[in-house]
Amino acid sequence: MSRIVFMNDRLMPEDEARVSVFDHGLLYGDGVFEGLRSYAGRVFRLEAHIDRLWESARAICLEIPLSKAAVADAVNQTLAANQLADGYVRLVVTRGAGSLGLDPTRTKNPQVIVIADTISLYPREYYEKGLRIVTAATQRTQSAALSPRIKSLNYLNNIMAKLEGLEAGCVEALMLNHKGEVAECTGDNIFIVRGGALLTPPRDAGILEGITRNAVLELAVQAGMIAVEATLVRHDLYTADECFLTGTAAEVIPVVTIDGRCIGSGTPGPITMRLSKDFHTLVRA
Ligand code: PXG
Repeated sequence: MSRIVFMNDRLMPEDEARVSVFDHGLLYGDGVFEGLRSYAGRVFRLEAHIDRLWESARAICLEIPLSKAAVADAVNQTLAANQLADGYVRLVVTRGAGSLGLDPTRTKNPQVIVIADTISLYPREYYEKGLRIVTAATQRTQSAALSPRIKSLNYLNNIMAKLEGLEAGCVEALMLNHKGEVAECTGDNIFIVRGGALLTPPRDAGILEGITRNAVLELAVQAGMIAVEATLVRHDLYTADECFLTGTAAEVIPVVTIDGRCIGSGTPGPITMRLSKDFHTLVRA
């Protein structure tokens, strides 16, 4: 089935949506993106995703040629045009076409692209039985090299770690920062439960501040749990009662082994299941 894509100022069939081979998004990964999700016809935390897109763009001196309201409208229009009530949206802004050479000031026409499709979640089995993950040797980029808070079109750092995970038979991999502290997974944030409290690495561990992460922190507080940002090392993970990951695509997914070690009982824990249930209620509220 041919999809309808929004590009710059209008909706068009996917075959017509084309970018130049001189676009620096393609040549250098120079651009930013967001992944969003709609539930029963409503985009979850649309404003937060748009704000994060603008922050990523600001950080790389990329001026988005549309207003925030116009981009939000484009997201809704694209979902509607593809008749997707429960869908996944990829919002991409490229630097635009320029000459061969890094200089971003010599490019023109940043491209604003909105793609909507159905979402392929991890297989159901992983939600019921939990994921196995491994620690990648590839470290998360240091902020001084490239801030992990920029959701840029250059995901090679995460892709290198993802390859290590896949090589080990795992669909996700844990990434540490340059200090050896737990940062996040390749496309998901990480949480542990210890003594009933919820712990997740702070923003300055070098992570993308996930929108699902923030929603789960709010849900935990609403449920009367202690939820804190704390520096974690692998020892904390190995000795945790429970572990789970959060992300727009994954939602809340239990982790039952890390580097071959069972976490807690080796089955999805009660707090993970409670937060997963609360998250499902929230997104449909
Ligand atoms: N960390 C990283 C590095 C991410 O890319 C998250 C955490 C979770 O953030 P949200 O806001 O979604 O809760 C992400 C986002 C994929 C895919 O195909 C994953 C993301 C983005 C795009 C694609 O798995 N994850």
